[in-house]
Amino acid sequence: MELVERLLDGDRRALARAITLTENEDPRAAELARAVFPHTGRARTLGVTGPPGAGKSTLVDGLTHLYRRSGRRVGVVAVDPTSPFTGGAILGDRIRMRRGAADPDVFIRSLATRGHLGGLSWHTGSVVRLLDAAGFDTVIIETVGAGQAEVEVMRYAETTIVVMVPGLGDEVQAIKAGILEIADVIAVNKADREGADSLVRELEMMLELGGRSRGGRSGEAWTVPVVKTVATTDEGMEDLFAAAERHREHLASTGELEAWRTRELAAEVTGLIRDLVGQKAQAWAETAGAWEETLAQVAARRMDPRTAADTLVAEFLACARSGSAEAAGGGPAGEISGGSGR
Ligand SMILES: Nc1nc2c(ncn2[C@@H]2O[C@H](COP(=O)(O)OP(=O)(O)OP(=O)(O)O)[C@@H](O)[C@H]2O)c(=O)[nH]1
Ligand SMILES: [Mg+2]
Repeated sequence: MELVERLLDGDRRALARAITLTENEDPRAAELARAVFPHTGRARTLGVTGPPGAGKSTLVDGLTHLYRRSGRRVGVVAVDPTSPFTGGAILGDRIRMRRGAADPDVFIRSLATRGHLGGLSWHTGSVVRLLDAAGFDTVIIETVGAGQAEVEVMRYAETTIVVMVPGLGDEVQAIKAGILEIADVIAVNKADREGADSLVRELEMMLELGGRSRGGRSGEAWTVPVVKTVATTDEGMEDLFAAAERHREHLASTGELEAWRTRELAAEVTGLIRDLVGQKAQAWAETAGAWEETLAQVAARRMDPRTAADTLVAEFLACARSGSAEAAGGGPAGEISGGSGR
């Protein structure tokens, strides 16, 4: 694939094209992923997540600037799990960076929710790898919100920075609790606003109560630092940068980095198996006509959903064993895994 060669050479247009193919779940995406994978695993990866408008993009811009200053080439992936339909337009606005916009050693790309295979998480991971293979040795993933989607996306980040801001009110309390679980470093941004110091104290207390005086992914003691920042003026940015790099060094020196990588790759394979098998089984059920029949039983309350699924899966596996399920299982799973030789 000529595209792969150009991408590995660091050709930005090839990279952009490769990302588009991946985003669209083009059949060539699987082949691409396969070809670049041996050239990945080199980039230092960071995640920046937090509530809408917290200043994530401004912080990412600041971090990009600092990484560039230390000679790194920076790739940025802005992921939006919350707006599947209007994502493109909003993201375009969301990532209007910035200092790095004209820098050939900075590559910024937004991703909206699309496709099926592993959903957003698979796309994000693939794009991170494309950037990595193209020689961007630092990749920053920005994602908004707080939920399962972020946790999944942050799977690809060695260091996750959670951004909080003062004065968001009670509804954020729940977000805080959930999001602290994935934080390696916390930025209290908009520290120029009232309430920053009390938010820092509150977060430190929550971390202590939650037993998060150590990083969740790290077996070794890691105290999650809470850093005050004003992203718009770069105040505290050096501290945030230093905290993030300290976390990376901590992971590396404890051997946790390698262990974590292996764990996450295993989790990725597990997730993909679940998706692929699920899609194939579903497609089989629908084409084999078993679907409507079974669903009618469930609708009539003669069969519970669990039994229905058990039965369909058992039938699918029986067919798969005898080879008659081969023809089924089209859809995105078939496309993605069928990329070879094209
Ligand atoms: N006062 C103040 N404003 C800030 C600070 N950081 C960012 N902002 C402003 O907050 C607004 C949102 O900043 P973004 O960086 O776009 O925030 P975001 O979290 O990326 O937003 P979404 O991606 O839309 O969720 C912008 O108007 C920024 O200029 C800060 O430290 N202090
Ligand atoms: Mg943003």
